[in-house]
Amino acid sequence: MSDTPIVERYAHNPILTRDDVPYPVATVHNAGVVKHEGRYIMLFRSHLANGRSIIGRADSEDGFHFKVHPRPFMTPAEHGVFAEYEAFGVEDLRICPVEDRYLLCYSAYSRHGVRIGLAETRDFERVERIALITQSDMRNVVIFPERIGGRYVRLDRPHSEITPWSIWISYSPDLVHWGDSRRIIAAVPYHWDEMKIGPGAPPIKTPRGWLNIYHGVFNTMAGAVYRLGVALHDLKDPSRVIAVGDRWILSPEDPWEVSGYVPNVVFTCGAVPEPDGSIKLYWGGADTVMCAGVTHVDRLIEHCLAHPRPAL
Ligand code: BMA
Repeated sequence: MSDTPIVERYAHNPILTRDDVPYPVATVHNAGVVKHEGRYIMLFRSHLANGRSIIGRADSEDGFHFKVHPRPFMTPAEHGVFAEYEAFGVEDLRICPVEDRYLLCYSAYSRHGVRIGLAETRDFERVERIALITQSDMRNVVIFPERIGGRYVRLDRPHSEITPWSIWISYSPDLVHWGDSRRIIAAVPYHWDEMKIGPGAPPIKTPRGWLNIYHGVFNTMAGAVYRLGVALHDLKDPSRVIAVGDRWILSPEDPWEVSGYVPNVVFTCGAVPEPDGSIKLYWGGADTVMCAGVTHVDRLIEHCLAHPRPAL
């Protein structure tokens, strides 16, 4: 392994904790983040004291110092079909900038299982729920920032005991109906991501391909360890995986990643590409706090290409 870390942790992590939230929450973690009109907007998950999750909003000028809004951003819907499928909470929201709006993909939990809700916003003030875009049990949906071959494209991860927990791709003409699904990246036996993998941050476009920062899980006698890895997908056909980096890019190390609500977890739902090629990466530490770090498009591409492993 090279001496310089692939992701350089921000010196003052964690960047957000429950003490920063002006309403009662037990945790602050697994946040989607984008840069909107020059400001960073973070939509973070919090467990309430009943164990169910809601989504809060925090804003920042520099991507590291965030101020939380006085009220939650999204709580389970109270009426209609969304209310029925969100009753147990809303979790792990990804903010996907797609053309002229932001698509919000979140896990909706209920007595029916977990499925993905899709909402949209342009200004983070008005939010409109569009549809529940998966059946049970599916998680970790990220949508590519542009249509490819005229269709919307997403990555996701079936969450079931009988399918291997892998990354899949699907396509849609209208964001509501999805199909042509295929499994494209599998976990590798006896490897850091052997138990399961799933999409993390929304894909980042680079001249060499789409960067897909994902999470991988390894089971130990002391419980599961969540780490982050990266894969590179073909620009015109993202179902074609150019390379999956064989080694992780981030592993739980700091005290607030190693211990907390769920020990040994770094879990990302968001990364912000900057004009200079750097990437601000955000992750939940131990399902308890939010952390940030910086990496670079070139560094991630090099990581994928230098030590690749087969995608399937
Ligand atoms: C996954 C999801 C994430 C969580 C992780 C570690 O299955 O529930 O929200 O961060 O487990 O607990």
